[in-house]
Amino acid sequence: MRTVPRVACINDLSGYGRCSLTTALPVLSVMGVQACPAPTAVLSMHTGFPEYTFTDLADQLPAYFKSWASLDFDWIYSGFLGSVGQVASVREFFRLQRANHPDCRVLLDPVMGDDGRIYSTYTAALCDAVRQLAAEADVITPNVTEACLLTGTPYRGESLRTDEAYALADKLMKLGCEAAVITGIVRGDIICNLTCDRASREFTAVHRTKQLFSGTGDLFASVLCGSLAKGMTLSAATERAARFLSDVTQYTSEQNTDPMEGLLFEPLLLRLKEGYYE
Ligand code: PXL
Repeated sequence: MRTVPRVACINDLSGYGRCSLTTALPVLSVMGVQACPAPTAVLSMHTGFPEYTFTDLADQLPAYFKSWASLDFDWIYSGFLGSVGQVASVREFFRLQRANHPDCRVLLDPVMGDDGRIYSTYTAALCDAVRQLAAEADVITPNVTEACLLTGTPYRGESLRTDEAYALADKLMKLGCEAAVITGIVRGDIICNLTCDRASREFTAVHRTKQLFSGTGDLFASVLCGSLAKGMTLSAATERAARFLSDVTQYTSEQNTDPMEGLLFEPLLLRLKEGYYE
């Protein structure tokens, strides 16, 4: 492993609201991972705000990735994708990296919706394209809404019984990915993540804060990606991400900020340095 692992972060840049690249870059850096951004779109604010500008960079992506062809990445971390064309470029990049560097791993966060609602930019064709992209990933990190969308399962809330969560995980694995982490399964005051790969299934549980904040999934996937890039197992990486998220959501809810501003992770970032959660 390199002293500083190298990760390609494919995500949008939203100028306000703590999500996507403005979350991934500081998290990976503090974890000792080189984060190389490939912006899929530039927004003035994330799409949860009533007004924002949106510049789609889909046309730029092929040349952007071409100029990276001689680089080798330890991980590719792909988040919010805004169009079918972007998905095609990302798939091409996965394939090229893997062909040249078989050790390259892919974490796909299928950022499609939350709390039973699909994001306004999502179309049925984009859902299909992301479903196909999931087949190429080593790890996918859907929340319950996204897991339902990806598998065509009717959404009945975030509280899944164990047998329902296992069934959803089995369907996700059938998409073709190597491992899946279903995030945000609600059990009263507890929030669980179900981690599964071809050999095992495991729940992690942490304290739940009732308020929902924008960018929570991005923060979870970023910590997971940094931990995996540093060589942790998926199980240990999930545990660390869940504990950090629990700390940050509790801290944020004590500050009484607008949930649209996202999670106030900055004061707690140094907890991601090695040792704190061991
Ligand atoms: O946090 C997910 C996300 C990422 N990127 C953009 C978004 C959202 C959620 O609303 O709007 C642009």
